[in-house]
Amino acid sequence: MTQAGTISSPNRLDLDSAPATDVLGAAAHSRGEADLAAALTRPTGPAGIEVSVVMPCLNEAETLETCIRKATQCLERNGVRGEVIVADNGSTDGSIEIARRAGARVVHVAEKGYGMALMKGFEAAHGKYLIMGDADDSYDFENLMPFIERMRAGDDVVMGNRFRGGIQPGAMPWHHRYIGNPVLTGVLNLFFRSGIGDAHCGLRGLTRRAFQTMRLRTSGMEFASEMVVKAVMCGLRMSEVSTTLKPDGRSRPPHLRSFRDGWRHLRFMMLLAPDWLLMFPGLVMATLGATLFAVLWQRPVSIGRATLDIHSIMLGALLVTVGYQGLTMGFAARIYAVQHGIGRASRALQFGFRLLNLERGLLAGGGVLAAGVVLIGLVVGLWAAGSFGPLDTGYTLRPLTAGMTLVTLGVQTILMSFFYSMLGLCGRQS
Ligand SMILES: Nc1nc2c(ncn2[C@@H]2O[C@H](COP(=O)(O)OP(=O)(O)O)[C@@H](O)[C@H]2O)c(=O)[nH]1
Ligand SMILES: [Mg+2]
Repeated sequence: MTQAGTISSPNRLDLDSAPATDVLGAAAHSRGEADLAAALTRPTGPAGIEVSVVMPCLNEAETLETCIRKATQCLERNGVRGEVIVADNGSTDGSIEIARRAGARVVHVAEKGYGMALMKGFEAAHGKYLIMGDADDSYDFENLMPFIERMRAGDDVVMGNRFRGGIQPGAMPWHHRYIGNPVLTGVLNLFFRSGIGDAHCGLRGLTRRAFQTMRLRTSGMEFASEMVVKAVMCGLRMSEVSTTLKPDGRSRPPHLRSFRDGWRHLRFMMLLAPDWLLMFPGLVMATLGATLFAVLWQRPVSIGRATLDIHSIMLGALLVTVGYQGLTMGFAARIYAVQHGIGRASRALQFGFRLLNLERGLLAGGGVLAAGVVLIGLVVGLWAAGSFGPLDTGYTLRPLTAGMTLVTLGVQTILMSFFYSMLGLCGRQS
C-alpha cells in the first residue's frame, strides 16, 4: 500500500514568483544560465508527453533493458503518455545499443558523474513530470503511479521511501542501512528540516518546473542530497511515497563508494549550513570561554583537588577568540547566502542585519579595542611603577589576558565590519 504524506516546508515560496536559487555562486552561473535558458525555451512536452523517466546509466548492460521495459509497461498500463531517457556518460558495455533497442532515448553526457547525467537527462526530457531511478534493477519501476499521482495532485518533489516500502535482504549493505543513510538523512533534517525519511532514495519524482527552480549543480552522488536541500530552500512542496528496494540485478559492484560519496554528501550539506558549521560551534566556544573568564576573574576556583587559575583563563581567552571568529565568519557566510537566495534569514539574523552597519561596527570594535588597550596600559603602568622589574603574575596576568583578548576581538570586529560592507556592496551591484 502506498503511504503518502505531504511535507510543506515552512518557508514555502510561490513558485511563479520565486527567484531561482543559485547555491554554488557565480562560478557556476554562466553554465547554469545557458542550461536554464535552453530548458525554458523548450516546449513542455511537444508530443504531449506527461512523464519522462530518466535513468542514469554507466555500464548497466545486464539490467538496463529490464528497467526500461518495466517503466514503459507501467506507463502504458496506466495510460500515461511518457518516454524513457537513458542518460549515459561513457558506457562501454553495449548499454547504449540496448537502450535504443528497448525504445529509450539516449542522452550522451560529456561530463562525468551521476548528478551530471541526471541533470542533462532532465534538461533533455519533454515530460511535465520527471521521474529518476537507477538502471540496476533495484528500484520498482513497475510502481510509478504513486509518484505521478502526487505530482498530479500538486507536489513539486516526491521522494521514495524505502524504509517504509521495504528493503529486501541483501539489497542495501548494513552500514548504509544502519549508519550511512540514517546519519546523513539525520544531518540533512537537522540542518535543513526537510522532514524526509530516506534522503538517498534513487527513485523520486519532480516536476519540470521544480527542476528549473532548483538549479541543481552538483555532479556526483551528492546530487541526491542537493535536490532535497534545494527543494527545502526553494520552499517546494515535498512528499514521500513508499517504494521498495531489492538486490540489484548486476554482477559487478555498485558505482557508489561509501566513504568517498558519504563525505561528498556531508561536505555539501556543511557548506550550505554556515549556522551549523560556523556559528553554533563558535557560539558554544565563545560562551564557554567567557564563562571561564567570569568565574575565575576574581580568584582561582578549586573543584575537588583540581585548581583552576590563570592558565584556565588563558584557555578561556583562546576559546573566546576562536569562537568569535567562527561566529563572525558564519555571519559573513549567511550574508552571502541570503544575497544569493540560498535559504532565508532567520529572525535573529534579520535583526542582526538591521542592527549592523559599517559605522556601528567600527564604533563597537573601536570601543572594545580601546578597552583592551586600557587594560594592557594598566599593567604597563604597574610595571613602570616598579621600575620595569619583575611583576606578580598572579595579579597582573588576568588584566593582561583580558586586554589582549579584547584587542583581538576589537580588531576582528573592525575587519569584519569592513568585510560585511564589502559583501553588501557587491550584493547590491550584482
Ligand atoms: N551516467 C552515469 N550514471 C551513473 C554514474 N554513476 C552511477 N550511475 C548510475 O546511477 C545509478 C546508481 O548507481 P549505483 O552504482 O547503483 O549506486 P547505488 O545504488 O547508490 O549503490 C545506476 O543506474 C548507475 O548506472 C555515472 O558516473 N554516470
Ligand atoms: Mg543502485
